[in-house]
Amino acid sequence: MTTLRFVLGDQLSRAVSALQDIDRARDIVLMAEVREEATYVRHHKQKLVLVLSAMRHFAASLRTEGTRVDYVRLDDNNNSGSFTGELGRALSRHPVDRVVVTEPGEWRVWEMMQKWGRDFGKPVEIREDDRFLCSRTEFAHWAAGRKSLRLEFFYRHMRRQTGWLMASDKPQGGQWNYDVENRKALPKHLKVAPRQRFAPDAMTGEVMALVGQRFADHFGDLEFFGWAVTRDDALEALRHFIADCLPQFGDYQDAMKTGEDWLFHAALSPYLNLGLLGAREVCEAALDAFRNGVLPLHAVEGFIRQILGWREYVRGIYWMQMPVYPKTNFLSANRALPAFYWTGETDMNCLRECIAATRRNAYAHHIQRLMLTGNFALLAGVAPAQVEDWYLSVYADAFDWAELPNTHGMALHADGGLLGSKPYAASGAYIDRMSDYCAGCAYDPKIKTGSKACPFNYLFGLWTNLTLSALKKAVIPDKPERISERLKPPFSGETGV
Ligand code: DLZ
Ligand code: SF4
Repeated sequence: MTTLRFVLGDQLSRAVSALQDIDRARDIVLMAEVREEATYVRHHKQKLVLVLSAMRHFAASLRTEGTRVDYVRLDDNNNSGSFTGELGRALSRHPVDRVVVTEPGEWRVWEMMQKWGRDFGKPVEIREDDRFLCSRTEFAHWAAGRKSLRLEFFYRHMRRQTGWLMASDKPQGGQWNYDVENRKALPKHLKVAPRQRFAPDAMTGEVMALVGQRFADHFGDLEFFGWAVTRDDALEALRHFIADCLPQFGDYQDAMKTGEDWLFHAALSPYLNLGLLGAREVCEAALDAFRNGVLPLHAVEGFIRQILGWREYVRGIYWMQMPVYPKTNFLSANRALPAFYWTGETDMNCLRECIAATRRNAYAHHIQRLMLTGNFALLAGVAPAQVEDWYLSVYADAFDWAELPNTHGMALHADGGLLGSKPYAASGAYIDRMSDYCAGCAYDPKIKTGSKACPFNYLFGLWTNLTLSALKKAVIPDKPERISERLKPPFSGETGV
C-alpha cells in the first residue's frame, strides 16, 4: 500500500503520528506552503518566516534520511493557495492508496480535513496528535462530571499522572504551587543574561526575501529575526534557557522592564508549538537540572506548571469547547480594537513599549500580553474577536488552540469564567509596581482623574463601577449561582491579581 503523508507547518517533528510507520521505499511526504495559511489572519512577518523556513529545513532533514518529500513552495507555479487545493493536486501527481495526516491544531483546519475523504474519493486517516502530554480523550475524562474545570485541579492530576515533582503521592516540598514566590519586582541593578539568538542562514534569507516581497503590508519587522528554525538550534535554545534564564525565571516571571524584551522567559513556545521541541523533553530538561541540584524547586515548579499544566489545559479546553467557544461574549464587549495596537502610536508608555517589542520580535512575554494589551482591551470593552485576531497575528507562538483560550478566556473573561476564576483587570498601580514603564510616561499612575491621569486608572474606575455592578446582577447562563459570588475582590492590581 502506498501512502501520501501530509505534514502541516506546525507538525515539524520526526515523531509526529503521520510519519510513524512510514515506508520510505513507497510513501511520499507532502508539505505545502499555502497563501491561505499566511493570510486568514495577517501573520507577523517574522512568524511567516519562522514557519516557512522551519518547514523547508524540516523537509531537507527528511530528505537527508532518505524520505521522498513532495514540497510545494509558495511561489511555485499553479500553487492553489490552500491545503485542500494542494492535497488535490498532489493526489493527481501521485497514485497513492490512502492519505495519512495528524489532526490539526485548529478547528478551521479540522473541518477542512473532515471533507477530504469525500472530496478526493480516497481513505483519509486522521491520526491523534500524540505530541501532547494529555490526550483529548484523557482531558474529556478528567473534565467529565466536574463542576469546576480549574487549572489547579488539572495540574495536580497531571503531576500525579507523570510523577513529576512528586514524593510518592505528595508534592515535593509539600506544596503543589509556588506561585507566590514568583511575583518579585525586578531589583534595579539586576543583570539579565543576553538572549541567545540565531543568525538566519541562506535558506532563511531566501524566505525572508519572499516574505518581505509578498507580505510587505503585514505587521512586524524582519530586521531582528533570530528564531531557531531547526531542531538542533531549538535544542540549543532550550539548553540556554535552562542554564542561563530558568534560575531567575521563577522569581521574576511577572516583572517588566524597558529595553528587556525577554527577561528570563523561555521563549520556547514557538518551538514547542511548531514541533521542533517536544513538551516531554522540555520538562525533563528542567527536572534534570532540579535533580542535579542546579535549580531550586520553586523555579522548576513554576516552569513545569506552564507546560504540564497550563499548556495542556488550554488545549483540552479548546477542543472540548469548540466550535462554540469564540462565540461567547460574556461582558458584551463591542468596541473596535484601537489603531495603536497596530501602529504603537500612543502616549501610554507601557503599551508603546510592549507593542514595539511585539513588532521587533513577534514576541511579548506572558505578563505583557495579559496585564498590558489584554488588560487594556478588557477595560476598554474591545470586541473579543478583534482582540483574538490581533493576538493570533502578531505572536510567533500563536496557534488557535493556544491563543484562543488565553485571549478569550483568561485575558478577556469572554467565556464568563469557564477558564479563569476572575477577570484579570488592573489599574496603573499594578503596572507601576511590576515595571519601570511609568517613569517614562506622559501619564501618572497615582492620578485617577484629569488630563494626567493614567488611562488604566480611569478605565479601571469605570469598569469596576459599570461592568462589575452590571455583572453582579447577572446570572451565569449555565450555572445556578449568582456571578456576584465569583466577583468578590480581589480582582484588581492593587491586590496583586
Ligand atoms: C501558520 C502557517 C503558515 C503561516 N503557513 C503555513 C503553510 O504555508 N503551510 C502549512 O502547512 N502550514 C502553515 N502554517 C501552519 C498552519 O496554519 C497550521 O498547521 C494550521 O493552522 C493547523 O494548526
Ligand atoms: Fe502605563 Fe499608566 Fe504607567 Fe503610563 S502611567 S506607563 S499608561 S500604567
